[in-house]
Amino acid sequence: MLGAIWAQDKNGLIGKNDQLPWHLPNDLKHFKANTLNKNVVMGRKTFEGFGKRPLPNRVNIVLTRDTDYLAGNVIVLHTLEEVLEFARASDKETMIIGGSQIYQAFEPFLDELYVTYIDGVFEGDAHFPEFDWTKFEKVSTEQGNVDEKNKYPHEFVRYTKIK
Ligand code: RAR
Repeated sequence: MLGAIWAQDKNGLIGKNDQLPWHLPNDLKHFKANTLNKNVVMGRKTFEGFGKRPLPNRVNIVLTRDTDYLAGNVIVLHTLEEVLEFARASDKETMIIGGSQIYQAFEPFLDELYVTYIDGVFEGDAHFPEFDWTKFEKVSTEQGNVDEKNKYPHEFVRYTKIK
């Protein structure tokens, strides 16, 4: 099973300087809960946005075309096919966690989408790519709680591929 998880603002913005454009700890909790004990796949830029630190308790896969790329405690893969093969061979779900180029490359192969919609407009430089939404149906929506630490209204929506 292959899933993708991301958070976007009203304009489909997902990133700023390889980081998140907003401060929304509830989304990180949701991200943590929905990737726990799964494989996570990220592009090289997103990995570097994490300060090259793998997420704990997950198999971390970094995708780069650079065959000399070295990083500790992650699996470095170089092609989409290698990642798909890894995902097929694994008994765990594999989650695509960003960024833009990686979501775009994996779109045809995704079975599930976990989207956080943030009701705000932010500044940044990375957007969620063009996507064929006709192939997916919404299966659940959960409102996030707004409080002092989570100032923007947000909702967690899950989609699955239409058979
Ligand atoms: N795909 C996503 C992501 C990805 C994402 C992107 C980031 O920057 C570009 C991030 O850095 C700010 C993060 C951060 C994640 C993070 N954790 N994630 C898992 C921490 C804290 C959890 C409360 C953590 C994790 C696991 C174990 C221990 C600690 O800081 C993530 C973000 N959001 C969504 N919806 N999709």
